[in-house]
Amino acid sequence: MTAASHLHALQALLFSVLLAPPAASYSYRNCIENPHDATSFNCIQRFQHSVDNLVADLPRGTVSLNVSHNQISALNPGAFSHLPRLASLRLDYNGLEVIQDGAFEGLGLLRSLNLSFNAIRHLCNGTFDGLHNLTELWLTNNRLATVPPGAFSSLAGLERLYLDSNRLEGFSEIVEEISGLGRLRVLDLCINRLKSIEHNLLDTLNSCSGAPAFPNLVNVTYRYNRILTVRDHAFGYAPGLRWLQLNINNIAYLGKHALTNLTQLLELRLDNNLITDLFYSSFQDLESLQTLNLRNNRISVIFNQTFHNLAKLRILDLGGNKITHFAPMAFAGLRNLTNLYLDRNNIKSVFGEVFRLVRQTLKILDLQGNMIRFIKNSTRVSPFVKLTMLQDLKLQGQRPYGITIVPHTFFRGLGSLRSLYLSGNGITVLPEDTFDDLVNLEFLSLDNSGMGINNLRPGIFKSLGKLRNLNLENMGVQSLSREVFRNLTGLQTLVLNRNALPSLDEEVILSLTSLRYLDLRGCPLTCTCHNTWLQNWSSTNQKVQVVYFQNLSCPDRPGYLYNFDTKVCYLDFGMYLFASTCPAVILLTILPMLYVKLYWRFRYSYYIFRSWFNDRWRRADDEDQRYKYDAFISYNSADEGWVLQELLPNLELRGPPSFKLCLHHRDFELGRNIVDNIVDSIYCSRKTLCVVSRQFLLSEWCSLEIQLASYRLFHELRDVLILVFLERIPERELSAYHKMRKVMLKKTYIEWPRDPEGVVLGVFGTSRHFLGVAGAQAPHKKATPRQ
Ligand SMILES: *[C@@H]1O[C@H](CO)[C@@H](O)[C@H](O)[C@H]1NC(C)=O
Ligand SMILES: *[C@@H]1O[C@H](CO)[C@@H](O)[C@H](O)[C@H]1NC(C)=O
Ligand SMILES: *[C@@H]1O[C@H](CO)[C@@H](O)[C@H](O)[C@H]1NC(C)=O
Ligand SMILES: *[C@@H]1O[C@H](CO)[C@@H](O)[C@H](O)[C@H]1NC(C)=O
Ligand SMILES: *[C@@H]1O[C@H](CO)[C@@H](O)[C@H](O)[C@H]1NC(C)=O
Ligand SMILES: *[C@@H]1O[C@H](CO)[C@@H](O)[C@H](O)[C@H]1NC(C)=O
Ligand SMILES: *[C@@H]1O[C@H](CO)[C@@H](O)[C@H](O)[C@H]1NC(C)=O
Ligand SMILES: *[C@@H]1O[C@H](CO)[C@@H](O)[C@H](O)[C@H]1NC(C)=O
Ligand SMILES: *[C@@H]1O[C@H](CO)[C@@H](O)[C@H](O)[C@H]1NC(C)=O
Ligand SMILES: *[C@@H]1O[C@H](CO)[C@@H](O)[C@H](O)[C@H]1NC(C)=O
Ligand SMILES: *[C@@H]1O[C@H](CO)[C@@H](O)[C@H](O)[C@H]1NC(C)=O
Ligand SMILES: CC(=O)N[C@H]1CO[C@H](CO)[C@@H](O)[C@@H]1O
Repeated sequence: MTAASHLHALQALLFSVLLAPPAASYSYRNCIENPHDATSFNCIQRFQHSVDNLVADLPRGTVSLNVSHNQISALNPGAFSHLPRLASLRLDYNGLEVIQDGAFEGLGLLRSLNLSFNAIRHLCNGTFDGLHNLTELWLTNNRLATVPPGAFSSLAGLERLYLDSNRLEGFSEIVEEISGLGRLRVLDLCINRLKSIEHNLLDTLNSCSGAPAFPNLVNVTYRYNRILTVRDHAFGYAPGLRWLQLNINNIAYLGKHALTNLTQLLELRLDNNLITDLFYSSFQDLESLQTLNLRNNRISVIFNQTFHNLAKLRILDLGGNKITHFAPMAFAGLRNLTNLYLDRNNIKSVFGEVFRLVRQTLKILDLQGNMIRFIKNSTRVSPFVKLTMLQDLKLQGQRPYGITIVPHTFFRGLGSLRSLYLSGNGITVLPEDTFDDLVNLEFLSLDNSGMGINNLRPGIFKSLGKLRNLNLENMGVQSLSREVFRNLTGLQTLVLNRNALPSLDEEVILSLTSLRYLDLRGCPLTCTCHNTWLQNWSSTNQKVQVVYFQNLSCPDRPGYLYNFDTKVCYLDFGMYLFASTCPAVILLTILPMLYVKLYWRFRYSYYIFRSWFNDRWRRADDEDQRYKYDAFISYNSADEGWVLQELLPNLELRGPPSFKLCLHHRDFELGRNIVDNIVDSIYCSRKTLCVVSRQFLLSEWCSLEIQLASYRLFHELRDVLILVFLERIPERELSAYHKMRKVMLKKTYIEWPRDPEGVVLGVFGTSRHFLGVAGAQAPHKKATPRQ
C-alpha cells in the first residue's frame, strides 16, 4: 500500500463514520410528523405488532398520536409512558384484544382515547387508571358484552362515551356504571343487544289541520324512517321549527307547499332521499334558512328561481345528484351563498353565467367528480372569472377521463383562491400561464394526473410565491428542474410520491427555502453517486422531514438509500489517475499494432473509395473517350527487362492491330501523386495486365495496383484484370496473398512457359485475344501453358 492509498482508506473510513449512524436524521422510522404541527404524529398502516417499534423514536413532547391501522393485539403496562404530554391517542383498527392494567399509565394529560374497531372483549377495572383528564372515550365496534364494575370509575372528567356496535345486553348495568360520571353528556349505545330499544317506521307525514299544536317546537328529526311522501303543510303544527331533519328516508314526493310557513327554519336536511324535482315554491317561505342539504337525491335540472327567497342561505349542498345543467337564473336570490357543493353530478361544462349571480359571496365551490372536459386549449370563456371571493375550488376526478386539457384562461380572475384541487384528471396539457392569476394560492394538488405530464413546463408555478403545499404524487415526473420550481419560496410541503424520479437536483431542493416536509416514498431513487448529497442532507439537516427516509430502498439492488456505500463517490486521486492514464496506455499499446496490421487495409479502402468516387464522376463522360490506353501494365521493376524486351515489342510495335500500353516509367504524369497516377491509369485503361513474379508479390505498389484493379473486377463487374505469371509460384507461397488467390480462382490466367521460344506467339496471341475483345466475356477456362 502506498501512502496515498492509506490516506484514501482513512478518508473513506472517516466518511463512513460520519455517515453511518443516521442518528441526527430528521425522519422517523415509522411515523410522520405533521408538517403543520411538530407535536402531532401519524404512524398508520405500518404493519407493526408492537407499540415499541412504532413509537420508540418519537420526541417526549408528542401531543397527538395516531397509530390506527396497525396490528397491535396487546398493550403492555406503560406502553406510552415515555410520551407524558399525550393529549390525543388513536388506537382504532388494530385488532386489540388485551389491554393490561396500567397500559395508559403516565398519561394524565390524555383527553381523547380512541379504541374503536378492535376486538376488545373485556375491560378490567384498572384499564383506564390514571386517565384523570380524559373527556372522550371511543369503544365503538368491539366485542364488549359486559362492563365490569368500576371500569370507568377513574374517568371523572369523561364527557363523551361511545359504546355503540358492541354486544352489550344489560342496560341497567351500564346505567349504574356511568352514574358516577358527573360530566357525561353523550352516551352512545346504538347497535348493541339491548332488548328494549326500537326504531319507528313512519311512511307518510300528513298535514295537521287547525292551530299549531307545538308552537315552541324547534328541533324535529325524522331520520332513518321510510317516508316516501311529504304532503303540503306537513309541518303546520310547528311553525317555529329551526332544525328539521328529513334525511335518510325514501322521500320521492315533496309537496310544492310542504314547507310553507317555516320562516324560522335555519337548517333543512333532505339528503339521502329520492327527490327528483324542485319547484319555484318548494323553499319559498324559508327566508331564514342558512343550510340546505339536498345531497344524494335524483335531481337533474335546477330551474330558474328555485332558491329565489333564500337570501340568508350560506350552504347549499347539491352533491351526488344527477344534475346535467342549470337554468341561467338557477341561483338567483342566493345573496349570501358561500358554499356550493355540486360534486358527483353529471355537469359537462361550466360557464360564467350561472355563477355570476353568486360571485360576490361564493367562497367554496365543489365540482369534483363531474364530467367536465376540454378538448381544446383555447376557450374564451373563463368560467370563474368573476368569482373574486372564491377560496376553494375542487375539480378533481372528472369522469371518465379527466379534464385532460387545461385551457390557459381557465383560472383567470381567481385572485383570492387559496386551494385548488386538480387530482386525478389525466392532464396532458397544462400551459405555463395556467396559474398566473392565482397569486394567493396556498394549496395545489395535481396528483394522479400522470397521463403524460412527464415534465412540468418551466415557469408554471412562477406566480405561486405563497404556495405552501404542493402535491405532485404519481404524475410521471421524471426530473425536477430549477425553472419549474423557481419561485416557490413559500413552499413547506412537497409531495412527490410514486414518481419516476431516479435522483433529485440538490439546487432545486435547496432553493425551496421554506421547505419542511418532503415525501419521496415510492420514487426509484438510485443508490448511486447522484444521490450522495440526498443521503447526507436527509440525515443531517434539521429542518426538512424526509418521510420514512430509512424505509427508502435502492430500486436496483438490495439496500437502503440512507446507508448505501458512498465511499466510491469521494475517492480518489488514484482512481482519477488510473481512470485517465489507463485508456491512454491501452491506446498507445494498441495503436502501433493496429498501424502495422491494418495500415494498408485502411489505405486500400481509402484509395478504393476515392477511385469509386472518381469513377462515378467520370462515368458521365463518354465511354470511348474514357480509355486512353488498351492496357495498364503492372509490374515490378525487377521484371522491367521482360516487359521492355518481350511484352512491349509484341503488343505495341507488332501489329496490326497494335495496342497502346500504359507503363509507369513512361506514361505517368510527372509531379503527380503516384497513387493518383495509378488510379488514373487503371481507369483510363481497358485492362490491367499484371506481370506476376515473386518480386511483384513482395512489392507494396504492385499489391496496391492489383487491389485497385480487382476492385473494378469485383465491384463493377468489369473484366479488367489479366494475370501473367512469369514464374510458377506454388500454391502455398501464394496463400499469403489471398486477394490474389481470390482473383485466380475466379479468372483465367496465363503462365509464362518455361520455354519462351516456343510459345511467345501463342501467349501473346492469347493476351492479344484478351485485349482485343475487351468488354466481352473472358473465356472461363485456364489457358494451359504449352510445354
Ligand atoms: C389518523 O388516521 C386516520 C386514518 O386511519 C385518519 O383518518 C385520521 O385523520 C388520522 N388522525 C390524525 C389526527 O391524523
Ligand atoms: C389535567 O390537566 C390539567 C391541565 O390541563 C392539569 O393541570 C391537571 O393536573 C391534570 N389532571 C391530572 C389529574 O393530571
Ligand atoms: C375514532 O375512530 C373511529 C373509527 O376509526 C372514527 O370513526 C372516529 O371518528 C374516531 N374518533 C376520534 C375522536 O378520533
Ligand atoms: C377490581 O377487580 C378486581 C378483580 O378483577 C376486584 O377484586 C376489585 O374489587 C375490583 N375493584 C373495584 C373497585 O371494583
Ligand atoms: C337541534 O339539532 C341540531 C342538529 O341536529 C343541533 O345542532 C342543535 O343544537 C339542536 N338544537 C337544540 C335547541 O337542541
Ligand atoms: C301560515 O301563517 C300564516 C300567518 O303567518 C297563517 O295565516 C296561515 O294560516 C299559516 N298557514 C298554515 C298552513 O298554517
Ligand atoms: C330562465 O331565465 C332566463 C333569464 O331570465 C330566461 O331567458 C329563460 O327563458 C328562463 N328559463 C326558463 C325555463 O324559464
Ligand atoms: C349575509 O351574511 C352576513 C353575515 O355573514 C350578514 O351580515 C348579512 O346580513 C347577510 N345578508 C343577508 C341578505 O342576509
Ligand atoms: C394550444 O394548442 C395549440 C395547438 O393545439 C398550440 O399551438 C398552442 O401553443 C397551444 N397554446 C397553449 C397556450 O398551450
Ligand atoms: C418570482 O417572485 C417574485 C416575488 O415573489 C416576483 O417578483 C417575480 O416576478 C417572480 N418571478 C416570476 C418569473 O414571476
Ligand atoms: C454533509 O452535509 C454537511 C452539512 O449538511 C456538510 O457540512 C458536509 O460537508 C456534507 N458531507 C459530505 C460528505 O458532503
Ligand atoms: C422497502 C421497505 O423497507 N419497506 C418497509 C418499510 O417499513 C415497513 C414497516 O416498518 C416495512 O413493513 C416495509 O417492509
